[in-house]
This record gives sequence, C-alpha cells and structure tokens, in this order.
Amino acid sequence: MITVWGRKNSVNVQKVLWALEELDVPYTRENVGGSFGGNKDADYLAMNPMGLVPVIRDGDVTMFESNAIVRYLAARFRAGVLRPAEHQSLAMAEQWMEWAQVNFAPAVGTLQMNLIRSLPEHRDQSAIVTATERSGELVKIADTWIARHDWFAGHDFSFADIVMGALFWRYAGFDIQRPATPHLMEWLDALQQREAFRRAVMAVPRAKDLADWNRIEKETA
Ligand SMILES: N[C@@H](CCC(=O)N[C@@H](CS)C(=O)NCC(=O)O)C(=O)O
Repeated sequence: MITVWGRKNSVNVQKVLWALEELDVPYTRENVGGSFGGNKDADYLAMNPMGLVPVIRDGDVTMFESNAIVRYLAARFRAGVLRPAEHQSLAMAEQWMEWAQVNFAPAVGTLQMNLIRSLPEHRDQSAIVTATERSGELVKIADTWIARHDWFAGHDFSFADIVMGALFWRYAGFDIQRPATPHLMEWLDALQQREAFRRAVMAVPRAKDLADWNRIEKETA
C-alpha cells in the first residue's frame, strides 16, 4: 500500500493522486501542509528536506517532487498505461511534462498565490499582470499543439495529460482575461470524462478567494 502525504487541495498532490487513480493502485493519504501543518516537523523533513507536499512511500522507497513521483508510479505500475511504451510518444509525454513544470506551473502558481491565497490588500498587482500575460502566451502554445494531437503524447492519454490537466483546470478557474483556447477546452472536456480526474482534481472545488480556500481545505480533508 502506498502512502501519500499532502493536502488534497495542492495541485502537486492532485497530480500524484490522479496518477494513482488512473493506475488503480491502492493508497492511503495523510493530511499535511497548509492549515494541517506537519511539513516542517523533523520526521517530515527527513522524508522531504524541502518541507513541501507531496511525499510518497512505496515500501522501501520514499520520494518527493510531484513530477518525479508521477513518472516513478507510471514506470512501476501497469507499464504502458501512463508512460508511453513507444519512444516517439514517450518523447512527447516527457517534453510536455517538463514544459508544464518549467513554464506553466510558475505562472499558475503566481496567479494562485495572488488571486486566491492572498487577501486583496496583499495582492501583487504587477505580478498578476505579468503572470496573466505569460500564462496567456503559454496556453496558446499548448492549444496549437493539442489542435493537432488527441492527447499531449499523441494518440493516447499519458502522464503529460495529468500534469497539464491539473494545472490547466486551476488556470481555467481564474477570474482573469484568458485567450480563447478551444482545443484545450475540448481536451479539458475529455479529461472531465475520466473518473480518476473527477476523484483527484474535480472533487476539490476551485476556490474563489482566501476564505473560500480555507473552508474548502477543511471540508475536503
Ligand atoms: N516542485 C515541488 C513543489 C511542491 C510544492 O510547492 N508544494 C506546495 C503545495 S502545491 C507546498 O508544499 N506548500 C506548502 C504547504 O502546503 O504547506 C513538487 O512538484 O512536488
């Protein structure tokens, strides 16, 4: 049985839970981080010296970094389901996995921290403007790709769709000016048909402000 440490409203935890659901791997989860705390305790820091969620334990393996965890799970369980077996699809999956983490995640994170997780008087307006523009440029790039492919790795769903999907779902909920991305929206519709996405991501409502965020965190514990 795998153990996951992390609160359900963390996008990085959601990626791991979604992967486990897709792979049909049994797991238990401990609430850590945010209002639950625990992530700066010595025991936790021994598992993840960064003091962040998620962490997983799989027998004698304990690891942190959500994308690495998703890759690990995909390689370890039900080969070929999330990690493409064919090398060209694997290349595409890895490419978008990395792209999401390096480019899209920081922009979405800035918007999340300023629009949702800060009181209005503490928001950094210039960071919001920059991240809105940046994320707009990025989703147009992703939209162009997905216009020509069923999934980010080509014909089949893969771990790239998990990482992109968890982030894009959050982005699509922000009350900001977003460019039209009709192909990404179609792809998002397809994700919503997946039970694993509904259980790991959609089951946690998107918050509209800090009070909402704190309430949802407790309610979905
Ligand atoms: N690169 C790390 C980032 C992890 C991260 O930033 N986690 C956030 C939540 S999304 C966190 O632990 N925040 C502190 C907290 O929840 O208390 C990963 O992908 O796992």
